[in-house]
Amino acid sequence: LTKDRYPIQRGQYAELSDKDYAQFESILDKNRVLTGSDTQGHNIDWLRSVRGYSNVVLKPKTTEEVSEILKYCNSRKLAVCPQGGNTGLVGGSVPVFDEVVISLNSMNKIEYIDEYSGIVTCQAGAILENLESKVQEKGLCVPLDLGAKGSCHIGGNVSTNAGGLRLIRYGNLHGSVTGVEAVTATGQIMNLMSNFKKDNTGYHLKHLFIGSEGSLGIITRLSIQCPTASKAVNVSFLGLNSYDDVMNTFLMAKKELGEILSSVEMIDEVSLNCSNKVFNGQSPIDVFPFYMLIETSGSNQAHDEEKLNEFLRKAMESSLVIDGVTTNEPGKMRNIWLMRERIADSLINIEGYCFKYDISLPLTHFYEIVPATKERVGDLASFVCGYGHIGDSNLHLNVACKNFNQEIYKAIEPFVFEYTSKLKGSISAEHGIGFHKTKYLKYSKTPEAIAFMKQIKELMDPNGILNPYKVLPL
Ligand code: FAD
Ligand code: 2HG
Ligand code: ZN
Repeated sequence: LTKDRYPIQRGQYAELSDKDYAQFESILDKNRVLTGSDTQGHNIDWLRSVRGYSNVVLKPKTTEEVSEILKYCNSRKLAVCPQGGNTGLVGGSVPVFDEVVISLNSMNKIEYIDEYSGIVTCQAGAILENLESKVQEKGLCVPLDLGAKGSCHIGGNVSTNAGGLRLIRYGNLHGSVTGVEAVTATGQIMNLMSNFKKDNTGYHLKHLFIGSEGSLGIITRLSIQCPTASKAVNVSFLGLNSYDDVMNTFLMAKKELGEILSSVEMIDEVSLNCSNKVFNGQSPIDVFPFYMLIETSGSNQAHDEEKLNEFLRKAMESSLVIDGVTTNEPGKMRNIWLMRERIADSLINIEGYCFKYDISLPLTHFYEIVPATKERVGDLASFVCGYGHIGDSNLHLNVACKNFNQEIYKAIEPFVFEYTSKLKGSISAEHGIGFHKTKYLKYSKTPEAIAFMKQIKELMDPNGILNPYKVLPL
């Protein structure tokens, strides 16, 4: 599958021998060394776009075990693929060939919640939704939320610098993660943990691990600043006639809702249809070319509702918003969020294949790429749609088709990346470079920056064993 789609050669790495399996079993218990059919799910990504053929998945429980494994793999020149919840959307989380999979599934302890500072310490394999439930018990929330929360790991989120649905409010993980513990390719444990937001002692090394997608080290533990959970939450779902109206409604929302704004999402008609069709959802409003989901989170329900109502009154009076519903009932809010969160899943299930693009674009040109791509691919695609985190200038452009084929692939790439680059956008707003986008990195990074990235990689991973074929161009 992978090699038919993407012509790429296996690197000069050692192949697994019986001695290697024995060594892994001496570091871990036998039942934490998976082989044969037990490795299947770990070899294929969520999008079903990359399939490796690794015959071993290791499930360490401690940082020391991760260190022992990496020390050994590095000495043998065995390539490894770090894996979290395997929900990544750029093919970075699975082996391309026979890389040893190091799964963080068994490192899921939530170690300490400091109610006073809000700083939470946990192992990297804690599932985001479990972490959210635990911190909620203490009146806190994780400053990150995404549709994959039921499976993705907080360590995977940090490794991809995941964005998600709350970024407009809490910023990205470079700001919230106060410390990480990571193991480098040679097995060295880098303790960069900190229980403080303020720590200016020299180079900020933790940032090298945030967003480097397992190419510089394996994150084993981390600490993250969790804000106080909001007492008052409201969700509005709005129908609009044009993209310009969406953009101006966003501007008005910022002005009117200020500090209580916690999410601003845009969905086009095709995307919402797809989500509701596949998951039997029901839109609370009529059909519109565009929808917006606006969430507020604050500390006083009456004040927040007053602000929200005033905003909606103005937006409707000026005919920016044509119809809409607002609710603070948990069940109704959940249903509205589900329609939005399920779009990604619906898009990969409705047809045979879906090309996904996750780009940052200036808001004045945000949606133009959707009709431009549609025109370019013509009948090759079943449909083209756009949705995403408009509050953070992040568009999700999706092209659904019957099956992956070179003709449509070549029609879309590098077209989408060239288009994005001309607008000085980013070819990856939040999902990362992974396996799929390495050759397109040049559209968002200068040759000097790529050369510097390569130097850092060589310094931290001299044998190139960590997640080869990912992030950096070959
Ligand atoms: P994986 O998919 O397992 O791995 C992702 C990358 O990180 C790989 O390169 C892997 O090698 C590396 N990695 C994982 N764990 C570690 C570790 N402990 N140490 C070092 N490297 C590691 N992403 C967003 O940014 N915003 C969204 O809104 C969003 N929504 C999504 C919705 C759905 C339905 C799905 C399926 C995905 C979504 N994603 C989103 C993408 C994905 O969920 C995120 O990238 C997530 O952060 C990946 O976490 P994971 O644990 O599944 O990591
Ligand atoms: C989301 O925001 C995810 O739902 C997935 O980042 C985006 O499906 C996509 O393209
Ligand atoms: Zn997203």
